[in-house]
Amino acid sequence: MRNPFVEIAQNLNESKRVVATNHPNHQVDSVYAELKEKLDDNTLQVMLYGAYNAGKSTLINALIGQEKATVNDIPTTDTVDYYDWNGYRLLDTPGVNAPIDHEQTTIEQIKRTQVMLFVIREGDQDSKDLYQRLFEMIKLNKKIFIVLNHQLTNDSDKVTAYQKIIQILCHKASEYGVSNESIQQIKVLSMNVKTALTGRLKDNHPQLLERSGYSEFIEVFDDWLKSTDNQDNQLSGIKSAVDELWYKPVINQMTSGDNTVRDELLTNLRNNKNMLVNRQRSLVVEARNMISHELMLIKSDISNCVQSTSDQAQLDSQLQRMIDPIGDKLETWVSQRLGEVNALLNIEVSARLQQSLGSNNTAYIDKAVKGLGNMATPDNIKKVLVQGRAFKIPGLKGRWEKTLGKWAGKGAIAVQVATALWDVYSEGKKQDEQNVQERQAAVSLYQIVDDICLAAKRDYGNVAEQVITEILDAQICALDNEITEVIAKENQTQQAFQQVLDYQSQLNLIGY
Ligand SMILES: Nc1nc2c(ncn2[C@@H]2O[C@H](COP(=O)(O)OP(=O)(O)O)[C@@H](O)[C@H]2O)c(=O)[nH]1
Ligand SMILES: [Mg+2]
Repeated sequence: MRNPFVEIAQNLNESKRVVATNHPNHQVDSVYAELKEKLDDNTLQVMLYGAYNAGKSTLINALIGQEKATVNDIPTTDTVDYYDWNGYRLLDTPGVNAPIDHEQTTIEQIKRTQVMLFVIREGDQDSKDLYQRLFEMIKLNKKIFIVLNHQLTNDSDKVTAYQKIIQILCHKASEYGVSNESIQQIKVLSMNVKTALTGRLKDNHPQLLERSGYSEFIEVFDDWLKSTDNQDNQLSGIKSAVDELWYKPVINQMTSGDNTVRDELLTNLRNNKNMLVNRQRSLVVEARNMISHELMLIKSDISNCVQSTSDQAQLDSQLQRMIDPIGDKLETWVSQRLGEVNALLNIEVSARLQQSLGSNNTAYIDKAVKGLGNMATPDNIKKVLVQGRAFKIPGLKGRWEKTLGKWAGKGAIAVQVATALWDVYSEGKKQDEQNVQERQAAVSLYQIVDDICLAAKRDYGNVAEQVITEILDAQICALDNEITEVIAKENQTQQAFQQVLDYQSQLNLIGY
């Protein structure tokens, strides 16, 4: 034999882990304890509901026959007070349209209670938001008993007031999409609550109780409570409380705005990555152009040097002096360009950071953004790489220093080329002097200079390409890791969300 209350307890236990990790405000333990307690406690709770000043507290006092509940013209409490009465529990709430924190107390209590004693003050009965709340409750399948609290003496006025409220209920039903059957289940009675209280306090003064409408009310209300207080209602009450307090907050949390932050983060990470890939390509081309340009500027110097030098060692050192500064310039140039790329990366990411700080940012977004933020650098590329280490870019340690080493000696290769060619050239020059006919055989000066420049251009170009590629590859790889992590987290969230939905529908299926 299945016991649905045991099944609900199981449902709570099984879902606890996934609910706990996604429940807002980390209140899971207290909510869990509260729901478990509710499962064990089968006292029917009746929540007094209505505008403040409607006469809720006065009605409670009339019911318990004592002035225990605080009656006040101004809303004074933001707590829910409990009064035991006839084996039921009456809950006095601050009411609708009370100050905002009082109203919140009422809203929280609604989630926990199935049975409502709705008090409407005569004269208030066409207030629009009162009905909005009433119909919200009808839609949540709450059991509702309406007391129209009036001070009318004339019988025909009483009838008119009563009819008016019935008319409004039927009229609004279609507006709120509620069936006529649901409306018919609502009990409506009118009563002068204050007179009823006076009668109760005066030793149950028969005329006062009769005249106020209390006598009729208490008979109908008692029957209504008895019919309401059954296992089916108890079960649907606890199920609804579990849904409201356990699943809905988690589902709301998981479907709230966070998604857009995550989507934007992904877009941003991908944009940054594309930017890096594009810059990587264009920087290599720009670097080679820059080297060509610099070499062109010293072409005639090289030519003069080759022509005027008669000693090989002298040629070496002179060429070295001309070509080495290009390496220095290139190093500065690449540093600056890479710095600019990182500054671009930083601008976009810090905009992202500002945005996500404004919203409900989760830890992983925080981490991703901070991680990227750390890659930001002033104008010194070395700092990027030092911080890149903090960002755990694998193998980045010392990479810059190592790559920098590659600049050195590049000029030397060009010089070696020059030396080899110069040998032939000077040989040819000697022959040339001796034999004008053999002039054509000699390597032309033009060719030597050109070959020197080509060698320098190729070697410097390669090393620039290597530096740009390696460094930006490391950053592209870091972005790729972030993208993978965000997507993995997203999948994880999706799975958790599905689990919560599954547990929620399991709960819905529980019954006798
Ligand atoms: N004249 C009159 N005053 C009432 C009636 N019911 C409540 N009150 C007064 O309205 C004020 C608020 O009543 P209370 O029961 O505290 O309303 P609650 O805010 O709904 O709990 C008190 O001053 C009551 O004396 C009524 O039927 N007639
Ligand atoms: Mg009150």
